[in-house]
Amino acid sequence: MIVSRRRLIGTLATGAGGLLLSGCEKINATPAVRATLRSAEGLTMRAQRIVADRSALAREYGAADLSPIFRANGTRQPAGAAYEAHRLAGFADWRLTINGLVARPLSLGLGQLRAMPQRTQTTRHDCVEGWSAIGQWTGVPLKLLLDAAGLRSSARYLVFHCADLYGGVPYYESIDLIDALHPQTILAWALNGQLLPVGNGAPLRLRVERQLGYKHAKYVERIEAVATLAGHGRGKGGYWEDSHDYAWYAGI
Ligand SMILES: Nc1nc2c(c(=O)[nH]1)N[C@H]1C(S)=C(S)[C@@H](COP(=O)(O)O)O[C@H]1N2
Ligand SMILES: [Mo]
Repeated sequence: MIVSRRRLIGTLATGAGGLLLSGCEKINATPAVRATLRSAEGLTMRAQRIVADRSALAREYGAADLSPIFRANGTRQPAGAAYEAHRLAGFADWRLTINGLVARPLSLGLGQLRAMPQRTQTTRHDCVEGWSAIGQWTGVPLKLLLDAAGLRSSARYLVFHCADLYGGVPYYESIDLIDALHPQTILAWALNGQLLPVGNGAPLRLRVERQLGYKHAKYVERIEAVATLAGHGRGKGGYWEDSHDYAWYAGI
């Protein structure tokens, strides 16, 4: 992904530079012009991030690239009797709820989720704490679930409610509809061909491959379509955003 995005940015930046520079090589030397060019290039890159980058695919890897172990980070096992009961029962009666601003609220068991079309992707996970791992994920494209639920036109974000408390408060995350409908955004129930381990978010976790690790909500129990992030947690859109001022949009 990184290589292809650099190439894309390079192409666009050269294109813009070429346009601005044609016939103007001499004035290009003055500091004022250089500053203008820099800001024009910045504009071009920001614009291309908005229009092209959001739908670009994250790089996918091959089986040879898989990390020997995919580490578990943050919550490794949600506390509480309800989660423990589900875990002991192999999540047989566990259900995912999709509600909020949808025409048809859904409650789906794992069997139903697995009966839907699946996507498998091998991607690199990047945690802000300074580690990365490549893993193969299998799950349901989130778009299919949203199509089934029927998003209302007032819906702008999805809030992912998780089964765990972290630092004593419920872990949650949110994404906008561009990421929600991205083809690599899936609700994964398998890692490296095995059922998702508890440490990595069993029975279901979000993979939102164009974003940093903390956006990939584990232990997802409920997905709520909302018009605003106000009123959830402290209103900044996620556990880390609320508690440590992490960026809500954590694109990579
Ligand atoms: N529910 C929940 N989701 C979470 C976390 C968490 O503690 N609880 N940690 C986040 C962080 S910071 C990272 S890097 C990834 C770690 O995923 P992993 O445990 O599969 O490595 O999950 C993210 N999602
Ligand atoms: Mo992370």
